[in-house]
Amino acid sequence: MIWEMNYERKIGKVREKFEEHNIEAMLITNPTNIFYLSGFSGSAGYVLLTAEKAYLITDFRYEEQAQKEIPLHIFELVILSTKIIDKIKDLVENENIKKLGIETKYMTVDFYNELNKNLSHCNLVSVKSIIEELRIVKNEEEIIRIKKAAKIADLAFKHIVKFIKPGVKEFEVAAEIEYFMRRKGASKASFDIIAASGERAALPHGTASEKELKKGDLLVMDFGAVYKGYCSDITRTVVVGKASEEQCNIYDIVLEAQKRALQAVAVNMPCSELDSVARNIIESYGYGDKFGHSLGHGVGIEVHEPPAVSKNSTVNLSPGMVITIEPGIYIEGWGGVRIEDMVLVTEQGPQVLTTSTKELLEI
Ligand SMILES: [Mn+2]
Repeated sequence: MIWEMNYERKIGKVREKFEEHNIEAMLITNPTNIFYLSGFSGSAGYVLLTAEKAYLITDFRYEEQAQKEIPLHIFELVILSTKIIDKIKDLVENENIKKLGIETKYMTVDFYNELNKNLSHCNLVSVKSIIEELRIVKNEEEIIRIKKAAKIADLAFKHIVKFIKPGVKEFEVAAEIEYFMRRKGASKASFDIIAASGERAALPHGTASEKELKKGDLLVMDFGAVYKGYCSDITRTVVVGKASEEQCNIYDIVLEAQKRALQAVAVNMPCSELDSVARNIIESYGYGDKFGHSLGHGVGIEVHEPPAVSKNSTVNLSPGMVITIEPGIYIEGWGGVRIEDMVLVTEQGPQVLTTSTKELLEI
């Protein structure tokens, strides 16, 4: 497993960026980036990466776990016996590092001040997104995990349609989805499950509430699983009982926009253009102002990660990217519809990873 994740290659890619950023080493403090580079999943860890060496620093609680998770032929495991700042100071001085890249987006002001105070002979350089940019393109093993997470989410959708009926609370829908996914091998849900029904369906991020489902409600369910550290993300909208004409119409518009955008996914396609494929369709029906969020986002270790599939994105699609396509229409006081799939960009075109039915289900 450790070999398949290609840690050596990932670390090599980070080191290749040192020159461009004018740094000799990098201190990685974002737990997601630490997991990406080392496989370490503990909540307290630091990685110091120099041109030659890689240190994973953690404490007694995570010693055994780290030994199992990280490639020990690449990383030297350092178990803290002093304060973290003292250990970093030691390593930086021993390695004679004068220019250290730091993830200023992922540290507290207090920690930054401590670094500044203790590393007085070392220049701290804010490097914004070296690792985040590498994470955009997934390797084979990462794609296997994402596909498995998507599969679990698909199974959960199939399961939950049997559970939905008038009188059931949104809380119960969310709990049932999560319980089911965990029984299928998910370590957790990839975010707080959204189950928004009736008028609440107009809230794009309406996490489940105590509201009971009633006949005629639209129910938007947005959820995902985490499998071996990688996320899935899917949204389906169903009707409790029989759908009205207006519900069918709006659903069809969103579905048309979603399908057209999925079909448009191709290598070199600008994410901004992809966003407008869906947006133009929704605008043409007069609902442009009811689709107030971007079309999608990257998915990987984090459920929302670059690239943004939005008007302002400057990223073009390339093979190995996994993104979501999730247009929606939200009408205050009426409800909303969103349909979301995950798609893998390949040389051969789009490979849709979530395969749950998109027919409007009347449950
Ligand atoms: Mn999403």
